Amino acid sequence: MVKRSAFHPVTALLFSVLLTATVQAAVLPGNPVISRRAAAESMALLKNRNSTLPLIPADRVAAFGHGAVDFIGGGWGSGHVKTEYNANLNEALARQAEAGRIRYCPEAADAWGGDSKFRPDAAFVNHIRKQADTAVLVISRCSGESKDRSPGAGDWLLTVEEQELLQLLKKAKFRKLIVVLNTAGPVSTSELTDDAVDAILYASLPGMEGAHAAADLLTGTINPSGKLTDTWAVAYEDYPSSKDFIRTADFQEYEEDIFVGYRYFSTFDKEKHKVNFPFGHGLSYTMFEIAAPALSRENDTLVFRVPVTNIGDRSGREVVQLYVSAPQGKLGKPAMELAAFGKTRDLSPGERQELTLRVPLAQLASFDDTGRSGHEGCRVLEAGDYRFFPGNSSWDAIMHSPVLFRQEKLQIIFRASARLKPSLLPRRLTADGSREALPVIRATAEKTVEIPHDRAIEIEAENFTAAHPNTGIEKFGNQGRRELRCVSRMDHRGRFVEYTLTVRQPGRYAIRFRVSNGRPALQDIMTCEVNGIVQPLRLDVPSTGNGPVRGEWYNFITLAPVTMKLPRGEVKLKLISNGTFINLDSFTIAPAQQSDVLFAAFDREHSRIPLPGFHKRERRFPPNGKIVYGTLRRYPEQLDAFLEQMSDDDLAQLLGGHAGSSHGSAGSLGACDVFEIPPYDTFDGPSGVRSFDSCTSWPCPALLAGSFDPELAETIGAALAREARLNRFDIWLAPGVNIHRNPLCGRNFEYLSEDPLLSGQMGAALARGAASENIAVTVKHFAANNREHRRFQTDSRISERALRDIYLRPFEIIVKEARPLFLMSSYNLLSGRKTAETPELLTGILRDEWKFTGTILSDWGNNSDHVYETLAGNTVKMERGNPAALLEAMRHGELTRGHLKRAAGYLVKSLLQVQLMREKQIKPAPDILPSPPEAGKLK
Ligand code: BMA
Repeated sequence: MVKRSAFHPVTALLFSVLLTATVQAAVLPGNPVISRRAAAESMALLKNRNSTLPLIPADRVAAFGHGAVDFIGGGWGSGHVKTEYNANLNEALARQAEAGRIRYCPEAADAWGGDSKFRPDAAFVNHIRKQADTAVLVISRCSGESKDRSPGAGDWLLTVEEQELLQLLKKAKFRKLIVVLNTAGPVSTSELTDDAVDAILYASLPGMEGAHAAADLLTGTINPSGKLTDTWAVAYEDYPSSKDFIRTADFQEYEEDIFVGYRYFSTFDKEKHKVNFPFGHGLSYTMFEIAAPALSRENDTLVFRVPVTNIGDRSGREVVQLYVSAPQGKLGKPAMELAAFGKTRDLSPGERQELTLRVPLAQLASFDDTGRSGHEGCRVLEAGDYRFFPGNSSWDAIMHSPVLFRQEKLQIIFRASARLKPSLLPRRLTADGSREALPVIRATAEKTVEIPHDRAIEIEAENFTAAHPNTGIEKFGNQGRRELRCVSRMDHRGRFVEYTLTVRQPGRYAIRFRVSNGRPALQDIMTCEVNGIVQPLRLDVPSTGNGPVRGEWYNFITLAPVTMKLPRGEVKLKLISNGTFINLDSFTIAPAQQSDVLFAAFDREHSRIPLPGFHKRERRFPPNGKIVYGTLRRYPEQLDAFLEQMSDDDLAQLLGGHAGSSHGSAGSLGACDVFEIPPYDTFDGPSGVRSFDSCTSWPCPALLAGSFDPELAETIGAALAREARLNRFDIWLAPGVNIHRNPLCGRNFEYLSEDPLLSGQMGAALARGAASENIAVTVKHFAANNREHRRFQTDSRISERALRDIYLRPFEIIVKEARPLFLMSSYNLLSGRKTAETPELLTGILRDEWKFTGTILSDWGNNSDHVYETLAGNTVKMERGNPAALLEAMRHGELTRGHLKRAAGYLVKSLLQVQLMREKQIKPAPDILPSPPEAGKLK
């Protein structure tokens, strides 16, 4: 927990005056100062040839590049925070000059201030060179929701203009050439590794005060102690996921499996040819000696005591990272995995601190998804030697001699009750570099269908023998115990399904397609081929309107028959989308000359099952009067009676969210007048309170994680929460803890790292901090939301081991350690299924295995179905629900009142907690962090 120092009485007084006098103020006084300090604690100094940095008072500095005047504080989308100002480096360096730490020549940067497209020539650079001997080149890149970054110029690569400027600066022979990377994540650094570039500071997207933080580091006012949370490869193509990240397919095969980030490079790039800056890297202006740890064991936890000494001549902080190299066993392991980390306090030269790092044995286990260890579906700790390496980066650690822990025999740590095997991932990478074939379970027919000559036969659309890889299959209901499924996602020209038929009697056959189309009428929806020959027919589909149960996409109608000639023997019938496909449930084939009679008989036999009647429950008030929401605070045991008195309609309404309110909320929950449940506002922004008012913007989470300092993250969570409270919000839609699988994912800046332990522990700290100041958190996006391109369609195909050991891990850590009240599912599909509709994920893993008792929200406006979300265990559909669909589903027996009550129960319990949090006083801001030597541009 955060150690809170007592408030200075003056601070407390000032705070209470501010609170009462300016309760509308959006920015909590003091927060920008904490934001600045947090950014400085997190930025990583990547390179520092010949101790170029810190700058000294004699250095005559000039800043170049558009980024110097338009420094980017944060990303766009729901991660964007409105701020009153965003400090820029030009201004920040000028401040440092005023304080006498450098001399500064603003003329260079000012040129970009006047013209953002300014393109300097040699004459301009040489002119500046006469006044300055130190050049700071700023390279800025933004990023945001719904769009991925690009591997090309202007994003991963430098633009032509930037290259030109870099060359001019190199040629002008400044005494010091420093590059500041103000980027949303890793970029190519291959043009920056030569000796002409003396130093590189990774400033990331550091919030409104970040430019001041960068300047604090450049001048050594603060000694850098941040580390990289991702691997910075030499070329984008060196990342194993680059093979399928940038492509138009609506799926991604996570073939690299558990070898994500440094797990891949440490295993397969031992010569270090493919990495410029490794995971965990970050320099300091002093030196530390990390001595061999002493290992002891406390029950099922290994305890490492690591002595760290500052052997340099400046005070500073160091991050100790403890990596484990596990025995290969039967399952195979990456060469290195982060097992624990800790950060020293500010150590004076010569000072020593012993850090205690704890590694629960369970954390070292791997999930056996195929039974190689003999324990399929279990997390197992394999026997053998576990070697632990302490160090200050993933590269440095391997140079230290390891501490050994021997596990005598295999131990089963946990047995899964839910399974989430991929059905469409054909192979995965193993530790020896080979590919292991995985069982691909395709929902296709293996056999050909025999076409009778004397009766009609119905072929379920999903029983194809071949299909375009992006073709989908969706469940849309049950008929008795049989699942009703249809072919979907045929809305692109060229997507197809193919059926193999055996025709004994050649001739003309009539075919009737059963389709749905919720949009306006469509013409010529598909091309039909018989053994590769296009059939001369045209299929038009009227609008089929909204269905009784599942809305527009599942209200199937049977089209008028079309005929085609089928030859004898094996026949391939291929249905190819003309780009406007609809959902296809089934089709029926009958010999053309008898088709009317055969279809009529077929329809009688196969008429759909009658739907059960609908009995709307009377609203039953308990004999002693109505129980309102407020009553539950004193009598929580009345929850069941409270829910029981609600009508089906009340329950269905409660399970949908409400649109955002005037002050900038992202949407609200609750708001049921009859039972006096007030609305509770959610708000966005992992980097600050996203409101209509200006608020404090913080270092983006990917940067903050670089502090490797959970205590700092807790401080930020708390400071942000106090500001949220001031702005009358309740539920924070953060932290997001998806893994950085590929550096170009547009939302990586909102997430934390390529490493699950760091993501989980820093995410848990943010969550604890927010909760300590009475703001509820929402962990998101569950799960595997690792690409923004076509984010509603993209299917993450992941082995169950990689899913559980890498992608779900941060969520598991946060759910178990920080007990968040809310969790949000994702837009993407997971192994062909919509996450919000997957019971194994929401109920099996999250609720049953991890014991999550909070509220599960679907992501805003996703394309999942409210009925299926509820069946899967989702609690509230955001931003709005579909109560009518829930009620219809009850009428048809698909959902029960029990389903609605269960979800409402989870919601009401969470909201009661939020209510208690709401009633707590906003605490004055404690003096947690020392102020930097001079405050930023505080208003
Ligand atoms: C969606 C997602 C969520 C966000 C929500 C509410 O688009 O991006 O991360 O919390 O909107 O704004």
